[in-house]
Amino acid sequence: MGPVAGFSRRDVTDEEAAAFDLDGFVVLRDILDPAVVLAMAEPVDRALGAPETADVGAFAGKGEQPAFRAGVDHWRADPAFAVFSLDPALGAISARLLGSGAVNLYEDSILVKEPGAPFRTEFHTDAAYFHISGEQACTLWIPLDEVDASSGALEYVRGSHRWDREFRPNLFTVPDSIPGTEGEPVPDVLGDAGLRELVVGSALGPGDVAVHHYRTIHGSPANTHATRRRRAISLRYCGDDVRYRFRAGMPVRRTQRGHTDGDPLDPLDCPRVWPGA
Ligand SMILES: O=C(O)CCC(=O)C(=O)O
Repeated sequence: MGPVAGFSRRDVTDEEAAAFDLDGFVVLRDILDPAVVLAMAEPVDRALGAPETADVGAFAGKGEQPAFRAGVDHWRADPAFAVFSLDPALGAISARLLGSGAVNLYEDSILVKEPGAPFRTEFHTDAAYFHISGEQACTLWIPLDEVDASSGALEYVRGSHRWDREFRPNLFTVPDSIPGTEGEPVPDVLGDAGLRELVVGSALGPGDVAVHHYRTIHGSPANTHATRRRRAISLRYCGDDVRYRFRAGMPVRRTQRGHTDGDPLDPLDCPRVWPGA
């Protein structure tokens, strides 16, 4: 692939693509222009108050605490998110890692743990939440702050994208599965010595992107840092082999209604990102 449009600084290397394939995640260091990532600080703060954002820390029932808020589908209402999420640079990165000719956006999210937010993100797979099937789907987790294990850097269970198992979605800050959903509960990763050994996390900063396959089990610790926020944007992209597959118990968005299992993604629901226009 030649130089890509948008705000990436470099291509994905062969080594990075091989690591993603083998481990189900990869950290792409210094791949984006940090100024463009940091320009999303204001839209992220705006999205914290938007109707599509929830106080997911509240599920954990710990009373008044610094918040962990998460939102989804901001690109539909806020042009700043649309420009960012649909940037061809991000589509090109996903296409390369997924081995796909084309890439469509499934959704964007914000995930903000305020300083001192005492909430883990419980281990889960994205596949459990998305109404899709196929192998070519991934999430780009893009931090706006310096982040490490003490402030909630993402952690992955290496190789879990290759397990032939379907997990239930959970309530994000508690391990309980969402009622009415199907599959097996996510195992207690930290309570199982064998699984715990497979957990990998790394410190990241603005300009870095951590990418995981949508079947990779992942989660993150609390933000124990006294002053540092942990702001991230997650972008979910799908490749050529992805089709709709509706999952019991999960909300269906308006733009997905009318579709059935096996249908190709509707560009009004999941716009094309790569190749760009
Ligand atoms: O930011 C977090 O703590 C969780 C993020 C996550 O699960 C995701 O982006 O898929």
